[in-house]
Amino acid sequence: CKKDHGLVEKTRYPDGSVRLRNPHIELMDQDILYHLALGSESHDLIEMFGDIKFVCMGGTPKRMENFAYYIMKEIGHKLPTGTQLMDISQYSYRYSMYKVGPVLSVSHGMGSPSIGILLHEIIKLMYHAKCKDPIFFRIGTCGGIGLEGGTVVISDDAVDGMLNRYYQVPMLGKMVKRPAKLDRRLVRELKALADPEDPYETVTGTTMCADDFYEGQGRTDGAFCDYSESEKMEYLEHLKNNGVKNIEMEILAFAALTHQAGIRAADICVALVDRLKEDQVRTPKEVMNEWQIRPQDLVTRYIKKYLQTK
Ligand code: R2B
Ligand code: URA
Repeated sequence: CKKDHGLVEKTRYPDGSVRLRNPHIELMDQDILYHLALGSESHDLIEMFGDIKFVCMGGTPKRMENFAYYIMKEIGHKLPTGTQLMDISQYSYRYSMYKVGPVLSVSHGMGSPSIGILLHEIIKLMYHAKCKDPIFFRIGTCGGIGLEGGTVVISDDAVDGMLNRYYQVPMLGKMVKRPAKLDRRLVRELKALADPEDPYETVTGTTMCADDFYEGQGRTDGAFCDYSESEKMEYLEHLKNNGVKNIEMEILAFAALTHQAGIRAADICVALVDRLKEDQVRTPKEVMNEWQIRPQDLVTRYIKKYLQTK
């Protein structure tokens, strides 16, 4: 729409590189990306990251290391002889980050504050490195609402536990609300890559973002619970009736900060449990590991298609 186009113009330079909407950064003699263990003066960020086209993020360091090896095999990327994949941010002891050609694979931890800090620094990294039109993917896990375990959900909308479509953060004593918008075209492009032969379903829908895994997601199995099973079911049904397909913990910050930066982004999660049936995640590790590859596989199809048509 017109309004969104305006935002893109404001947030990107004509050549597609990320424009920072923070006048303070340009006045600083160096910018330290503290949680990534990188800096604009200590590292040649253009040389190291200038060719990045895709930033893929997921909760755990191990999953993102595995994804880096997976995408390396799938796109046939060869590392220079005698070198191996390295965790670029290992000395931050916070996040893990791997680079495979045009793909950055980075862990974001759990919850909006953790992914929020990472996004500030990754968006600044895109700016310092002069990356052109980068696309961000979150490949994660979630609880499904009326979905069988193993189902893949591509989010087309994001809400909080009160069904608000914005990410709110207190700043200087005031509540600031940022619209949590996702790129609808990217959702359609990803959905089109779901293969009818896949032995699982891939659906689109609204994703609810919680700041907690237990009470914040209406579970009755946390250390505390002051509501009944029927009150919980009433809430989950209310979510379902409002188009909510899944619950996770990062989408509001992810959608709001990428939208604010004019970066196209998509959130793709696999459901580990159907919350209309149970609260506990009891799927065996081997099955869960197989399920967790599904969102990675969809994103890999997208990246391969992009690289083939380039
Ligand atoms: C999904 O899984 C994590 C909680 O177990 C959280 O990061 C999320 O969004
Ligand atoms: N992650 C969540 O946030 N909730 C679930 O139910 C499963 C994974």
